[in-house]
Amino acid sequence: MRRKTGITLGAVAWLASAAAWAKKFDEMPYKIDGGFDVPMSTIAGLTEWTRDINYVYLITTVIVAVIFLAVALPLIYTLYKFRAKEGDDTPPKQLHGNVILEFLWTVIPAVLLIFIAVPTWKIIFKHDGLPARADAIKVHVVGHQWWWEFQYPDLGITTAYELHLPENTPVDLSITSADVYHAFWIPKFGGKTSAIQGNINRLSLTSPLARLPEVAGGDYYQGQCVELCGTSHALMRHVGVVHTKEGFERWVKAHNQPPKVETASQREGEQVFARCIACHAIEGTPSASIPGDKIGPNLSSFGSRSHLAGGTRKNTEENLAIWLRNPQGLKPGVLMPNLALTEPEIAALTAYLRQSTYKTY
Ligand code: HEC
Ligand SMILES: [Cu+2]
Repeated sequence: MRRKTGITLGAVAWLASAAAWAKKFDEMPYKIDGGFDVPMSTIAGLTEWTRDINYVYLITTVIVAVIFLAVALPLIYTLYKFRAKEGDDTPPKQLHGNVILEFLWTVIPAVLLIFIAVPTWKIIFKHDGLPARADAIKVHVVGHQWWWEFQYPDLGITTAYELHLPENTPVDLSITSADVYHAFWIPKFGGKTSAIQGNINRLSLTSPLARLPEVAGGDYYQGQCVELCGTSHALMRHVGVVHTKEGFERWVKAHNQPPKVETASQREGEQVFARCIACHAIEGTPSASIPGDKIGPNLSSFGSRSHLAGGTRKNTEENLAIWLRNPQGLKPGVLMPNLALTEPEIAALTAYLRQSTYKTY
């Protein structure tokens, strides 16, 4: 009786503390706004990577299931058959060493490991060092503390957070880092890859087929930096965005069009943006011709992005204002300083930055 009460009280206390923690997480100012593809699943993948890796998973699962049955069934039978009988106190027969058994349980696992290792090696060698395909779309992927940059050298596009791709196309990613170690991973695409400064790791894959009609702005597949890279590592996200071929062309065409400067607030926003150009560029404006690597994301076509600041928040007017008022508040440790902007300056920047001829959220 007392034990039952104890267990019940324990369970209630545990649930209460779990609820308190959930509430705490909910109230964190820097929690991430809803992802597109949660849970991020590698099992329901969409590329040759996830297909091949699932094949190894399958082999491993079958072998492990057979081992489980081969151990568990005799064990259950033995426990039942040889259980202690009432009134029989004779100790069980003692055994010490059995060469044949020991030989078998060393050799069998070794052979099973070979059955798992050979297909694993085959798949590693199949994907490792694949030559770049001439028709592949090339993207340089650069990890920064704490956001991802995507450069399309053949298209003259530099963007952040969103890796836009045409459907069913070979893609050649060259992955590196501007600072510490990061790792690039979109689970549905497979091929988790380290991003290391001064080093280029290549990842070749074929983009999946587009599922949604282009009006939705493409299919979004959530990714996450998977190498602990500092304070805001958990807030360093990216998405793969898959378009129909026409949709991708539309995105490319819209990307480098400079923001319009027509209204009074857009004009003021353009002026205030002069304080940002040491770290940010916008194609088609003077900020793009300042030489050297910028430490902040390229803000061309910023209005078309679904999220801001490494996927921390949805790209809405309110969230952009929250960000500009105090970047640290959304993203601890962030390398963008608080520029002490006034509310009218923030409104003007919003009018200037949140434009895109592609789409607006
Ligand atoms: C000292 C460099 C620096 C200055 C100056 C700076 N920023 Fe930033 N900014 C950054 C960095 C670094 C990030 C990336 C933060 C992250 O996500 O970790 C960023 C991110 C942003 C983002 C989110 C971009 C995205 O793609 O998610 C916006 C918008 C932005 N800055 C606007 C501005 C504006 C407007 C100004 C000028 C008023 C400005 N920044 C000044 C460094 C700077
Ligand atoms: Cu990272």
